Amino acid sequence: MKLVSVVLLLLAPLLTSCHPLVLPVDCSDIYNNDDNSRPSGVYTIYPIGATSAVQVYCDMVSEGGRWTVFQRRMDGTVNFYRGWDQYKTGFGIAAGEYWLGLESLYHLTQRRRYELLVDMEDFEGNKTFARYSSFSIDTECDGYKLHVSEFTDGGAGDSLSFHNGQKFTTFDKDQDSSTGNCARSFLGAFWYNNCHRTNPNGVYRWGADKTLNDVGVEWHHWKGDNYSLKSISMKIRPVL
Ligand SMILES: [Ca+2]
Repeated sequence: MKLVSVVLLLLAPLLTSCHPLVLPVDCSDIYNNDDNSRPSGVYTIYPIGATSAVQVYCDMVSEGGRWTVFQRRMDGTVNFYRGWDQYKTGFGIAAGEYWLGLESLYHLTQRRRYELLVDMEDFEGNKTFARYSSFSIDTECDGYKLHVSEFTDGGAGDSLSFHNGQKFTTFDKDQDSSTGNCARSFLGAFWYNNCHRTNPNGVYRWGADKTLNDVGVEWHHWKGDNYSLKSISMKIRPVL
């Protein structure tokens, strides 16, 4: 009798666990591992394995949820004018503004096929989005080159296809298609071409502002070059 009790006690964690003990790679895993009942919020994921714990914001609502947010601007509290190492490893706070990091993003999109959602809002409370059914980036050796295609218009227009096939550029690493450095010219960091149609990592400003041209948090096809958005977030989820 005693032995049976001990055995049951040892087995208890296994018997009562409804879910396999697998570390979540992204927010889709978190969503699926908990009977699709998790709310949006900050969660820990492991994009590169057991020692790669990182906090992210999971959007469990928009367009069916399961989205892993890798970029978010919302109030101007975090400085996004940063160098290569910062964009490689990530910075900011998952509950607020942050950049997940290109290395994590690379590992995620190599592991599974992902789609991309870009949600945005202006200072008048209008919301819109752009969606791309295919999204991935290459290795650091290949400049974290962007692959984005299969656009669906949610009202924002397509300001990202212009950046397809571009490597990532920061003020200290010029891999763009301009003779200058687009990150320095437009005070951000991005998969700049020559130079941009969107500048989500640009300077946080409060709406329309022509003090300096094209440096704001801009999505050209929705609000033009000199309107800096109130919020923008870029998020990915596995294609089912
Ligand atoms: Ca250049």
